[in-house]
Amino acid sequence: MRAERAGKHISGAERLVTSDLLESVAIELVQRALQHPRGSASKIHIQVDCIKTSELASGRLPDLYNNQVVDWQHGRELAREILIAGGVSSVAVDAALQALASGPAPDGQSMRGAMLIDADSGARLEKDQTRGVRVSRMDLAPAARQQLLLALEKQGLNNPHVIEALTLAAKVIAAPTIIAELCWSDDPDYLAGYVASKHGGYQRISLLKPADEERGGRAFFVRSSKERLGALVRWLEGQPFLIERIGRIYAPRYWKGDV
Ligand code: WAQ
Ligand code: MG
Repeated sequence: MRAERAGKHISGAERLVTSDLLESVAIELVQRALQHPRGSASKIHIQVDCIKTSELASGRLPDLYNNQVVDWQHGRELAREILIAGGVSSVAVDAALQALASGPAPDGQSMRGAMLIDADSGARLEKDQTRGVRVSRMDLAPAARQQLLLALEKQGLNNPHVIEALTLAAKVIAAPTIIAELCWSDDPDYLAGYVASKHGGYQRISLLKPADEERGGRAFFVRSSKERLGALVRWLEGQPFLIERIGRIYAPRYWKGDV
């Protein structure tokens, strides 16, 4: 689902379900589009594709580390530290933080999808800087979803943002040429974000932007030849990816000061 108002991106969501759930999931997605904190949609696109079970790749969620910071400035400092420890160059981190902070689309708003950023040079690699790369065709298998809800509930983290972000990050970091992902929401009232990578897992950061800020987005840091970039984008957008195992959900830890 993708929703917009007067050309402005409002929200999007991806599901991968058996056909008996199609109607109820379509209703949920339309409700989402209509009741979004970024505004009510004036145009809603729903696309449904039939996927063969033989095409499904099976995935696992990363472990979730729950980092609490005192303010968003500390949050960005921590994100920077984690990305650099994960092998992203300092220039690439700065390019991503700068782009997300100033609105990554050419008009200074949020994109519909993600930026692709060269993990060494910091160059933007996505073809269309308004649309970006939209990761699609991923979801939790029903049993994994139930387990995740219980595990998140215990840590007070059971909300749709966390569930969807973990699901998306699981697919993104499964791509061999992706080094890490940086994300914070474009919803004015959702201030948390994360850095995800194969080795570091999902490093949730409690604050990555100030309240009422609508600029946000995602940066995927890649280390890839030009030739393999097309295959990466096709895989992110097209490969059906069903998550059957969840990761651990750790208790909060406090970074630089008590919260
Ligand atoms: N593929 C690529 N980029 C996407 C996709 C997608 N499927 N969906 C959203 N984006 C990009 C797009 O630029 C949005 O503007 C931006 O990400 C933010 O999307 O642990 O809610 O759905 O508490 O607003 C992260 C923290 C929340 C969760 C992220 O993102 C937690 C969030 P939103
Ligand atoms: Mg949003």
